[in-house]
Amino acid sequence: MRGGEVERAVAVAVVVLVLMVGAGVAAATTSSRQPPPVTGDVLLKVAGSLEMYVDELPRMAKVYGFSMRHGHPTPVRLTVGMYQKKWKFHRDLPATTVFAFGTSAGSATFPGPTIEAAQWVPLSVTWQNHLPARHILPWDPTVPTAVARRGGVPTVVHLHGGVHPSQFDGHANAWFTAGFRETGPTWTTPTYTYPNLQSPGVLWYHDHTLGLTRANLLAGLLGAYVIRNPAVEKPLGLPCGDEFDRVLMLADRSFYADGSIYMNYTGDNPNIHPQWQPEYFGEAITVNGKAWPFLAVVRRRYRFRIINTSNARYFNLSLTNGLPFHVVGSDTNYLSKPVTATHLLVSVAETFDVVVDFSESTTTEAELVNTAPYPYPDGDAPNNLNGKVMKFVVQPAKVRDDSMVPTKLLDYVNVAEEDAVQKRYIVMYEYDDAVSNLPTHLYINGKRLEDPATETPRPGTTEVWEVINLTPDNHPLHLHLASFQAVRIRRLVDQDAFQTCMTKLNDAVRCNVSAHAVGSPVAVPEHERSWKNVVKISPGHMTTIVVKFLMVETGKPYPFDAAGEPGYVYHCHILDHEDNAMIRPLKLIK
Ligand SMILES: *[C@@H]1O[C@H](CO)[C@@H](O)[C@H](O)[C@H]1NC(C)=O
Ligand SMILES: *[C@@H]1O[C@H](CO)[C@@H](O)[C@H](O)[C@H]1NC(C)=O
Ligand SMILES: *[C@@H]1O[C@H](CO)[C@@H](O)[C@H](O)[C@H]1NC(C)=O
Ligand SMILES: *[C@@H]1O[C@H](CO)[C@@H](O)[C@H](O)[C@H]1NC(C)=O
Ligand SMILES: [Cu+2]
Repeated sequence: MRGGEVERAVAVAVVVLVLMVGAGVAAATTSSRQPPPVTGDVLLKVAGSLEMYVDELPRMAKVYGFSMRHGHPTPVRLTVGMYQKKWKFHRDLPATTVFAFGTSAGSATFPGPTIEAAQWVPLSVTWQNHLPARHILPWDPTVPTAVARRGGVPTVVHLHGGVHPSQFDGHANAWFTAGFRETGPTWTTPTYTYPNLQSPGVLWYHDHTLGLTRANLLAGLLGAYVIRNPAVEKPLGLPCGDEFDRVLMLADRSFYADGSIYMNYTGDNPNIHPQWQPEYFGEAITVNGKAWPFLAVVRRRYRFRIINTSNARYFNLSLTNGLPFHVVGSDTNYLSKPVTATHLLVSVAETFDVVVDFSESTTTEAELVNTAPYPYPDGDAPNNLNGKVMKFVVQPAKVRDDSMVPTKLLDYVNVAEEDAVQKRYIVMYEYDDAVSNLPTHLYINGKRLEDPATETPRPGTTEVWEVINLTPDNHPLHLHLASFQAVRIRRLVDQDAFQTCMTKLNDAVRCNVSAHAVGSPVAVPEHERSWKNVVKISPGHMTTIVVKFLMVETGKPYPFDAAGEPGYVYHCHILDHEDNAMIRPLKLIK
């Protein structure tokens, strides 16, 4: 899968666009059974015509998942809806039609409001779908997809990083349309209860509907969720408060000149999949719903909780004035001690919780830039559009700063690989069309979500998963419920022979994996040696991960029945891959 298409589209935008008018209309009838959103002005907005750093970084509204009574947080119930509305991504871009989360149509935003939860205080959320009959973006019925027979946009909400019973997990088939008029086969309840018993940290909520996740997220169905516990976190002394503790939700998007979101109506391999493309890359980088925003900062420490919510883009982030990131957490959990890094490689859905100290800035401006090739790692280098993220404007005066980066953060259970009761091989395959050589679909272990569960761990146990990537791309592996970490990465030697055997037998042991996974070891970066819920899996390597099906804060079993229906899933978090069909059941059994 090559990123070249994107670059060429920019270089010859006019030519491509002329073709697109016709192709779009023709494909739309077969692919999403509806016309493209734009009929008049279909000029792809080549993002270069938008001036950078003119919009201020928005602070998303906060919705509190608890109320204070006699000094203690107590439970509340929330209703959060999904609405179609207009959103301004840039001062000079007409308002864009999006799908947005909010407690009302008027207050809905892209991304949605940040839900503030308190550790130990359960939160019940009724997720409501107020979306219209038709999707604003194309989708493809030839990949396994939720289809609402009576119209409407199927949606279901997953809290990424959440540790909760599977009935509240937002199973891909637990979707529902507006007014719960129609529901998917595993739908049971309109209200999800999140126990919030896990470590304080940053999570995010987003759509997870079978086959529609890429389009629903692209349309805007995503938002942050922060669990806090002042008793545990205050002593750490990290920057806090609305001003100095900020969520940055990164998302890449392309736009038409009329402001609407651009998504290609024509598949890479339209004879097989009329619309599906292996990776969506947008030319404009948005942060908290603004393209290339700026933030005025004072000379002190800030905490940024960076969440990559792009469909397929990895970010290799750095600051142009050389200021380092003090990484304090990743994927909802704290590190045991801070790690200083000048570059952060953030995969899709991965989060990094960092502190930047602007008092050390030798410049008055610092751009946050991105150097990750797309697709990662062997695609094109970023250009001067998607290579820029946002700008910090550093105020001259020094200010008082009582915050710090402590030497010690929080401890969780040890990796303890020797505790593993089960070893599993998880193999990532890409299938290409023999004629065009273009990808047609991706599977894990040669299977789809619909095939019976093969990963059936027992609650309370530890397992070792040997994850083998036989595709040319890096894939961010995401497990629901469980926390895991990479402990070893080995290059596969004689990969062609191994691949040929695997294509035939689909059995790592019989294909002598132990004789192939012996190449040069690759170190797991220090700031990724923590309990994570997304791990980047390099092509041509075997990554050994230790997976804990228990509370990594305490080592104790889940305080709820994790073996209930409908079960969880694990998948690649490149949304275009997840939809076709790099997703498998994860069914805990007693
Ligand atoms: C849309 O995808 C088709 C098929 O891959 C490609 O030919 C076309 O150039 C793409 N359009 C744009 C604007 O990238
Ligand atoms: C990130 O970019 C820096 C500078 O361009 C480079 O040295 C580093 O190797 C990159 N990291 C990854 C993981 O690609
Ligand atoms: C962030 O980067 C990865 C690459 O792993 C990409 O596939 C992913 O979809 C991005 N978006 C999110 C939401 O993480
Ligand atoms: C695996 O290794 C054994 C012993 O070296 C060999 O006999 C066998 O042919 C190998 N199997 C495959 C599928 O390569
Ligand atoms: Cu993938």
